[in-house]
Order: sequence, then C-alpha cells, then structure tokens
Amino acid sequence: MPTALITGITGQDGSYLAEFLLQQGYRVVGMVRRTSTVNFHRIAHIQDEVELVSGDMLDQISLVHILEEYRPDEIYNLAAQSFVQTSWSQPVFTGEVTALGVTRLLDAIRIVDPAIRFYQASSSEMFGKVREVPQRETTPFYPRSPYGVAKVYGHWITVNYRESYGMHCTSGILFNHESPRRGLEFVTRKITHHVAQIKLGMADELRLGNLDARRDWGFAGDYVRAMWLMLQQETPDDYVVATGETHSVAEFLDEAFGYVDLDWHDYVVQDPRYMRPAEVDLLVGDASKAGHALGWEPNVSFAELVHMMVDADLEMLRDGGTAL
Ligand code: NAP
Ligand code: F7E
Repeated sequence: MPTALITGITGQDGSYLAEFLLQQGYRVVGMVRRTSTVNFHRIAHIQDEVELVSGDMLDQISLVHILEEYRPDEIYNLAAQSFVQTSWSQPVFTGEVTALGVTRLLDAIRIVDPAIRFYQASSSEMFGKVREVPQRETTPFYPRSPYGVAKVYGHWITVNYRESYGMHCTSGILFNHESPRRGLEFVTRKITHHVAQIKLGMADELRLGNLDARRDWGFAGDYVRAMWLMLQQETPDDYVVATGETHSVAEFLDEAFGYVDLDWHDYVVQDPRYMRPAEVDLLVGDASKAGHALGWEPNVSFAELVHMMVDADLEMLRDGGTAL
C-alpha cells in the first residue's frame, strides 16, 4: 500500500485529495498545524481513515521528522496562505509559508529520501497580468500580488530541485477550482452562501468588489485527480489544469442568483473594501498538455458547479448548520 503525505489536508483541496487517495488504496497521512480550536470539519467524515500528524511549513524540523517517521512515497504540498487579499496585509507571512515553505519541504525530502515524488500546488495567479491568452505552461509569469509572487518562487524552486538533484518534482499550475467546501472568503463561495441566505430570508445584501474580473473556474474534485495523475508519470513535469472557459464575477452572479429565481442587481452592493491594490483581470487556461499527457479532462461544467454550490449552501442552512 503506497503512502501519501498531504500538507494542507484541512483545506478544500486536501479534503478532496484525501478522499481520492483513500479510494485508490493509499495510506494517507495528513499534516496539520497546531491551532487552539480544532478545524477538521472538511475531513471529519474520513478522520478515522487518515493519519494526522502535527507539523508546520514554518518549521523545518517538524517536516524532517514527519518524513523520517512516515516514509511517504508521494507528497502533495497543498499547504499555503492561499487567500490573495490577505497577502497584501501579510506579505512576509505569505512569503514564509507559501514560498519558503516549499524549500523547507523540498530540502527535507532531499535529506530524508530524494526518491519521494513531490507535487507542488502552483497557481494561475502566477500569470497575473497575462502575457498570452489562453495561458499555458510556456506563458511567462507576471504575478500581481504577494501571493502570486510567492507562488512563482514555489514553482521555480520546485523546478530547481528537479534539475539540481534529479528529484521527481512536479508543479501543477491549477486555475481557480471551487466546491461546496471552498472557504467563505473566496468570491464563489461568498456568492453562493449569500444567495442561499437571501433566498431563505436570512440576509438582504451582498457586498462585493470588482465584478468584471474573469476567472477559469472548475470543480476541485476534478482537479485533485489531475494532481495524482501527474505523480504517476515516469518523468516529472509541469502541467496547466483548467477548463478553458472564462467567466466574469458578474456572470457567476447571473448563474447563482438566476438558479433560485432572483436578480442579483437587487442585492449586490459594490464595496471598495473588497477591491484589490492590483487586479488579475483575465484568466483562462489551456490544459491541452494535461489532456494528451495525463488523459485528464474536467467533468463538471460551470453551470453545474454553481448549482452544486448553491444547492449545498441551501441544504446546509435549511438543516440549521453553520457555514464550513
Ligand atoms: P485552502 O483551503 O486555503 O487550504 C490551505 C491549507 O494550508 C489548509 O489546510 C491550511 O491549514 C494549510 N496551511 C496554511 N498555512 C500552513 C502552515 N504554516 N503549515 C501547515 N499548513 C498550513 O487552499 P485550497 O483552495 O485547498 O488550495 C490548496 C493549495 O492549492 C494551496 O497551496 C493554494 O495556494 C493552491 N491553489 C489553489 C487554487 C484554488 O483555486 N483553490 C488554485 C491554484 C492553487 P489550516 O486549516 O490550519 O488553515
Ligand atoms: O477572487 C474578485 C477578486 O478571492 C476572484 C485562490 O484560490 O484562485 C484563488 O484566488 C476574483 C478576484 O480568488 C470579491 O477581485 C470581487 O478578481 O475568489 P477569489 P483568486 O484571487 O482568483 C487562485 C488560482 C489561487 O491560487 C488562490 O489561492 O473575484 N472579487 N469581489 C472578490 N473576491 C473576493 N474574495 N471577495 C469579494 O468580495
């Protein structure tokens, strides 16, 4: 039974990847950081099937000890300070976790067992002010936030360990992917959660920033499959994972409010607090390399994704649940 270590297992992608790897017959070890309150809600349903170990991307010793103890065959590095807006108010922290954290983990692998296969969660935010449409593996990077800059570092240090030490290091350049488990601060989940609240009479407005930004939004469950496929290849490489479709925030609003027969113009208020110092205006990926090399393609359409998220938020609120 192969062993996989997931950093960031308590996050959106970590929870879907853990489910997927368990189904593939893996022993799944998840690294969690110490918090004063337990935040395992996304993995509560599989907590008995995974092994959780305490560690932190800021603490190299903890990473070395985890590798020595669990001897993973594959490592999926999903841990990050992943919220773009926060990266302006905490740029150094974002760099420590999202950029230097990658080096700490890569060097722990190099020291303990350089044969471990490594996946780095790179991001379409690296393309930022895009140099080419659609964006592909060869498109030059132009990050627009401290988060994007940190991810560029994480991407290149992954390439560098591959080239310097011959390690099996792969970088997945994933475009936005969402789900009912998406954090409430991200625009898609913020919208679907408010749609459900408004529909149920629990809220009467939704405050947002830039409605013109365009993103290539896919379903997280589809994207974790691509991560696994990448590590099954004999040769490590870099892959774009995307749907190839782009939609504005306003189009997301149309789809989400329209689904419950509401008009978003009656509820949405633009609030400068949610505008960013520098914006990424247009992202749309070309995943043809992942298509032919990995046999990967997305299964969930944009409309299906939005409806799935609205339905999940409606169900959760009707059941009297609190937002995950
Ligand atoms: P997420 O929900 O924000 O999850 C981030 C995870 O990282 C959480 O488990 C968090 O733990 C953990 N973490 C944060 N700081 C840590 C530290 N210092 N030490 C150990 N763990 C730490 O993010 P996601 O959406 O699942 O994304 C997964 C990865 O893919 C991230 O690296 C993200 O930047 C990248 N990515 C995401 C997307 C997307 O659209 N979702 C696209 C491209 C790339 P806590 O629960 O304790 O906070
Ligand atoms: O913003 C606009 C905002 O925060 C999307 C992360 O997973 O994907 C994510 O980063 C767009 C931006 O995601 C609000 O200005 C308008 O243009 O949902 P988001 P993101 O910044 O694209 C990438 C690929 C990652 O790697 C990241 O980790 O929506 N927007 N009004 C808003 N955004 C938010 N959050 N809140 C608003 O009120």
